[in-house]
Amino acid sequence: MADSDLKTRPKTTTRLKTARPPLYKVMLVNDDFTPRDFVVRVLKLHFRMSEDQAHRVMITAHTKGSCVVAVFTREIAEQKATGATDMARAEGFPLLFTTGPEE
Ligand code: TYC
Repeated sequence: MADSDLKTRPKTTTRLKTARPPLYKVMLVNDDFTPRDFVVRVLKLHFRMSEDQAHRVMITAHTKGSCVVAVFTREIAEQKATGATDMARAEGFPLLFTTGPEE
């Protein structure tokens, strides 16, 4: 390599990229039977929400039909949705949490 090349060639750097796992959302689906205070209780217990946050998410699902609750990796999203839905089934309520890829 000529001496002049050392002064003029661009420096090359190597940057290692860590791929991020795809994200999945957990959705809360409205129904006509599950009591509002039960929905709030499930959100607080399974998604670590405050009373205020849980109430707002519940009302959003109630008025719009569904609401994004939180976003996780796929495995965690599925665990959370199953755990929260199971809590409702144990009480005989049709409350449903679903998961799907984040756009
Ligand atoms: N719509 C229910 C009621 O009026 C309350 C409710 C809210 C249920 C949100 C589900 O995802 C839900 N008792």
